[in-house]
Amino acid sequence: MTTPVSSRREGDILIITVDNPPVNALSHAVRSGVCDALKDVGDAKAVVLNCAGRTWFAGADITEFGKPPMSPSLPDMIAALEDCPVPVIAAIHGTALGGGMETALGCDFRVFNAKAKCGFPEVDLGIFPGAGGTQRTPRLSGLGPAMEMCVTGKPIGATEAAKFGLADSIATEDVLASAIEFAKSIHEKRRVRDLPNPEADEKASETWRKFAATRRRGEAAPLKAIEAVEASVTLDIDPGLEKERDLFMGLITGQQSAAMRHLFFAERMAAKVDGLDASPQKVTQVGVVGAGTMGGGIAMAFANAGVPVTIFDANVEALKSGLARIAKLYADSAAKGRMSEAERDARIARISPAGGYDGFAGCDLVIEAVFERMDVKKAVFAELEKACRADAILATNTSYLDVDAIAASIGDPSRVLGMHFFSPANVMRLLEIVRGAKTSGEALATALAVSKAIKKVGVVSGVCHGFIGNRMLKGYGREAGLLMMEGAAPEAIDQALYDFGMPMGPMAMGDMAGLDIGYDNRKSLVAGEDYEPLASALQDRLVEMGRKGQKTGAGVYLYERGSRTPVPDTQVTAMTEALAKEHGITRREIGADEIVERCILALVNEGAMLLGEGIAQRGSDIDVVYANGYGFPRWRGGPMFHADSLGLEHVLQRVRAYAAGPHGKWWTPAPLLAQLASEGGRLSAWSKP
Ligand code: 3H9
Repeated sequence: MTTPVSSRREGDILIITVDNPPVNALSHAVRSGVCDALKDVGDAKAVVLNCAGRTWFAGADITEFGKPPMSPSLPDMIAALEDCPVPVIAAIHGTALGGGMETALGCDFRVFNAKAKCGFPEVDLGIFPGAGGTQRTPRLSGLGPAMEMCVTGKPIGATEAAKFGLADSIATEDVLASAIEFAKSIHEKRRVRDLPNPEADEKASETWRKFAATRRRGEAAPLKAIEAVEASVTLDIDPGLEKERDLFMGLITGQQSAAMRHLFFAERMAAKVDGLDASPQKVTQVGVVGAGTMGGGIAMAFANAGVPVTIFDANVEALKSGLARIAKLYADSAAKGRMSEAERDARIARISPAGGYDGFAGCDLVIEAVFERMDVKKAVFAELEKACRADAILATNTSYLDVDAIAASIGDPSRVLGMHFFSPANVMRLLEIVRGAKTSGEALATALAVSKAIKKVGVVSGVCHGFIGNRMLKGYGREAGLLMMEGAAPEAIDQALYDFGMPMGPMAMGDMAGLDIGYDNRKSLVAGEDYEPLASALQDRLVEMGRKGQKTGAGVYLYERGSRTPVPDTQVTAMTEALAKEHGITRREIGADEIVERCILALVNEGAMLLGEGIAQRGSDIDVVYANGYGFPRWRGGPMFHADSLGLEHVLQRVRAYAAGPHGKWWTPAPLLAQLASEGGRLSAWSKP
């Protein structure tokens, strides 16, 4: 059997090398290989532990979670490093993450490559460092940095690691050679476990508790991480490690961690499309049509990733103000210290204006982000067809329109697809890639590769009104609108969904996006067939009164000048009551449970519907869309995973109950939901056969 661990002697130094591609996850084979290699220290004066390939250990092997534990465990391997009779030096390149960093802390010294990073991203998996990280890190860094690393999950660079005492030396060249040199100069062990307890730091505890409560609302892991780090102040190392273990086990066996691990793999799975074997085309120059908020954001997403962008807008003034807005956004980021001035200038310089469509002649990919109307889009594509190279990929950023109809308007529809960004496009991670009936494999593979290159999570959707995300949102918004008519106050609806974990409720979200957007969209639909007119009756009236949301100072809520804080409005209550009366609705008390159930199950049922239709390839793709584009709480795993957690039989029974109610026409159970409920299947694990 081949082992991922090998060792060799270089003079007095034993070099142990781990080679477990792609990211040197600390699998059982790695752990036992390292333990075995440590038994062969012989007369070596020191050991250097290093990893082959692109990175130091990226953490425990997540695929082993939930399976029976296999000895040696990660803590066992770390104990073996500590118990090694001679000093052990970690030679770190790439990213030392989670259990990878904990392994480094089990070594006596750490030599970092100058570009290496380290961190504890476990919190994004619903856990915290469970192999000593919460006890050893603060013994080197003090409480504040240890808490920050565990609670934010953000990696830090080598220089910062040195500042916190986590790196003992920084190598500018070959880290292994430097670590060997370092090892030659070391004659004694210096185990982190033997260092004194860190001092209490109430301010750090308070700061990071506040951060956890606001920025990681609803998540158990960050608070448990703080508790574990705090334990390092009073407990000796072994009882401290025990306490860490207890808290860790509570998390890893819990629902939140299962949900977040599901998303970890779901995001990586989304990039894979069954049957797609085409290679991506090279994209070194991108074009953007339309310099509005969306076009500007898309241009910035590419510029941020180092890709030069040509941007054009038929309205010269719009182009000018679009470029000015981009420059201001970059200047603000630099002023806040988020990037250097040189970086700011480089990014701005990557975005060049074009005077006409001929400016796109050298582009490999052009994305249009113009007004959401079919005739306007088709006119743009006609121009792009004339101006662009025949092999350039042409993408539309439409949120709703028929990508096949746009594609059919040009000679070669195989080069057309949808690339639906979410606003602000330079920030939001989700990118829906809409595969038209005639989209070529190359075009699809290119969009997926581009998505990764600009650090987005690309999810492939088929063509339908609203694609995956917005199509599902229709049911969610409909139920919120109906609940309001039936008696729930807008603030009660928003509070219930906020408490469920959504970043904001649907009423406040509508006001923020602009009520006129839904209003205009409804004009292209058939009332009663494509949407429930009762659910938007109030919003329609508000728009007709000029109350379009935050931008006009009033929508469902009122907004004081310059404020984004929604203030409930008695006029809206009176209008809703009058509308309900007009439609013969007897208003009643509605509790938070019903609000959440109706809104969330409407999402679930529509998700199952489009999954059955083949619009989404797999249930986990839907979860990726909702977690990254709509703020669905990651610790609930996305709507499909959430439905599985509720139990599909129960979900089906509730959907059927609503189907028998007054708005039953919108609640026909999705055939796939009924099928999986009877088979004991899972929506989040389902994929197109
Ligand atoms: C932990 O350590 C717990 C301990 O505290 C306590 C234990 C007792 N395991 O992301 P990529 C796979 S928890 C297994 O596309 P990149 C990934 O699924 C862990 N597999 O690459 C993918 O597979 P596929 C804490 C893993 O270059 C492939 O590797 N650590 C693991 O964009 C490539 O991944 C983390 O949370 C893993 N740990 O980014 C770090 N990691 O090709 C998680 C990756 O089949 N990892 N895979 O789709 C990352 O953040 C990124 O992978 C990394 C590279 C930044 C390293």
